[in-house]
Amino acid sequence: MIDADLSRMLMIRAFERKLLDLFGRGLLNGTTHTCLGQEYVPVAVEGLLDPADHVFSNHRGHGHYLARFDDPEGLLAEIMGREGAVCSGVGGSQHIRRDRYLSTGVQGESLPVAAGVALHLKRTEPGRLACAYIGDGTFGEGSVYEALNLAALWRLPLLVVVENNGIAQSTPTSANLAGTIEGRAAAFGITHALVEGADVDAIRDRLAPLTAAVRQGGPAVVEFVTHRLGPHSKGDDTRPAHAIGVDWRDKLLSPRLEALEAEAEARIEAVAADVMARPLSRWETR
Ligand SMILES: Cc1ncc(C[n+]2csc(CCOP(=O)(O)OP(=O)(O)O)c2C)c(N)n1
Repeated sequence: MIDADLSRMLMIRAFERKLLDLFGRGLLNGTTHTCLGQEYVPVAVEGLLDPADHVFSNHRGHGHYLARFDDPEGLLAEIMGREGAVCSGVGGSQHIRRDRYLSTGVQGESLPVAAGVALHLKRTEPGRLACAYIGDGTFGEGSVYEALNLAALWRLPLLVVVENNGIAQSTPTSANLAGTIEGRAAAFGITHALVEGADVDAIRDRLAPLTAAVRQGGPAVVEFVTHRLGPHSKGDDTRPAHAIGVDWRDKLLSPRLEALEAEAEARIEAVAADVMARPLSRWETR
């Protein structure tokens, strides 16, 4: 893995840890859902995307944003409602819009929108795609199937990235999902790929032909088997330690890991100090 990818993953992790720390100290309002353990997914996927592709994110979206934009300052300012916020502090943790990136905290809301954007891209910018990240629990939303149906029927350039972390809030996937995600994609004749490892380079090699095919028209569902190492939100984790899964960080053989991790943590410390010293965002007066 190249240092740039590893640094990005470690930056995302440091960012998420800092959020939990700030919450613990009563310095953040609202809610937040961290992607601890899942950082490699958007870093791998972003390497297959072009800035002109659209990305649709969800409630657990900080890693999606930070993999696309090297902008922890703008995101933390957004979450804290400070000057320099990427959406003037109006969107907070879950509702971010920047260029061709859009997130929503409403499960199942993004996929129909992404399908519509994919239709637009197919008509006006052939070769571009729309990529939507959803969790396994979001397969409980009917809008997902409406979107998959039309994406398959109209051969839309829609890449659905499923982060299957085995749990939806506090409900294990095994208790809420009949059959398989692969079977559900197959019902619409949609290509499905299962990604079980966390090696960013191997993931990209594997998914490059599939992504190229999506660009030519026709959706795909890529299901990452991943692990949510933290709570659903802040402190609501009822799982026993052995049920949480393996951290990619502990499996990584990189002589530079500790040095890069220290750099990432120092960077995020400085970002937090900078953002907390800023005045509140002035969105209310606009
Ligand atoms: C329409 C809707 N219903 C309920 C919620 C509350 N909620 C937020 S996240 C979540 C679980 C999501 O599980 P999953 O899709 O597997 O994603 P994960 O949190 O595991 O990343 C729920 C029920 C919501 N945000 N939107």
